[in-house]
Amino acid sequence: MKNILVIGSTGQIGSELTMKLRTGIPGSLVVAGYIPGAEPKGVLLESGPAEVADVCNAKQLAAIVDKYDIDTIYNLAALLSAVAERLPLKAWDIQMNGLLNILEIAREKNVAVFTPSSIGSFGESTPKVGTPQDTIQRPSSMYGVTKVATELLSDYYHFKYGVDTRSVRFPGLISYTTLPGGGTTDYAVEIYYAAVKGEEFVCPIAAGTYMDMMYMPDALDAAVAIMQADPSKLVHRNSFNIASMSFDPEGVAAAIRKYIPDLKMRYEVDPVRQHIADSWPDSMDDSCARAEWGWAPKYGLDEMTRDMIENLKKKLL
Ligand code: AKB
Repeated sequence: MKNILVIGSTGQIGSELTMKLRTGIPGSLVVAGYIPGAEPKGVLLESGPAEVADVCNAKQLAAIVDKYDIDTIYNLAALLSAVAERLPLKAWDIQMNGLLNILEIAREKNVAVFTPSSIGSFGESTPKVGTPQDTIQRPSSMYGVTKVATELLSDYYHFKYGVDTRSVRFPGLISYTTLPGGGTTDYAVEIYYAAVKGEEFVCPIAAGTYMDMMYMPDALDAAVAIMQADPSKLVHRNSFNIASMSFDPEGVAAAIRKYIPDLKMRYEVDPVRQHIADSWPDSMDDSCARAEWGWAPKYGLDEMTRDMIENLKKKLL
C-alpha cells in the first residue's frame, strides 16, 4: 500500500482516512478523489494531490490509476441507508455499477480494493445479539441489498481473478470532523452536536433500539489494518464484523449527561429510519477480525463521549 486513491475523500470517513494515510504511511502518495460539488478544502486540498474521481466513470478512474501508478483503492462512494431508500436506483448505480468499474480496473491493473460493508448488510432474519461473522444476510433495504452484493462481488473477484479485495462491516460511525449524511445511525452524531450547542435533541430512533456504533479513530485503524494484514492469515475477506460498543438513544444520552447534565431529548420517530434500525443487529460478534488480523478497538462509549465533547466544544463554541 503505497500509491493510494481514496474515492469519496471529502465524506465522513474519507476526509479523515485520507489524512491518516497521508500522515501515517511513510512514503505514501494519497490521491483525494472527489466529485464536483464536494471539492476538498483546507488541509485535505493542500496536503496532497486531488482528482475528480466519479465511480460511475470507468475511464476517469483508469486514467487516475495510470497517472499515479495506484496500487490500492479505498472505495468510499455510497449513498447511506435512509437516502438510499429515497433514491434506490441511484444507490444501485453508485454502489454496484461503481464497484464493478473499480473491480475491473483492479483486475486489469493489479490494484488492491477496500470497499466497506456495514451492519446494514444484515436483516430481520439475522441473529440479533452476538451476530456471527458468517450468518443469514437477507436485508430489506436497498442499502443492505447493495452491501451484501458488494461483499459477494468483492469475494468473487478475489477467488476468480485473484484481486486483493478486503473489507470490514462498519457499525454506525461517530466523529466530530465531517458530518454523515442520510444514514440511520446519524442520530448518534447529531445528539453530540445538540448537547454541546445546548439545544434540545429530537431523536428519530426509538428508545430501546440498540445498534453497534464505533468512534472514528477505531474505524480508521480498522480500514488501514485490514489492508496491511498478512494475507496468509485471512480466512475471510469480504467482509469482517468489527465492533466496539452498542447502545440505544437512552444509553448515549446518559453517557453525555455525565458531562452535560442538562441535555434534553424528546422522540419524533422517523418510520423509515426506525424500520431499517429494527432490522439491524443489536451487537455483532467480531471474534474473526480479532483472530485473523488482530482487530482491537480502543474506544468505549465513555472514552468516546469525553473526546467528542472536548473536540466539539473547540469546534463549535
Ligand atoms: C447508515 O446508517 O446508513 C450507516 C451504516 C451503519 O452503514 N451509518
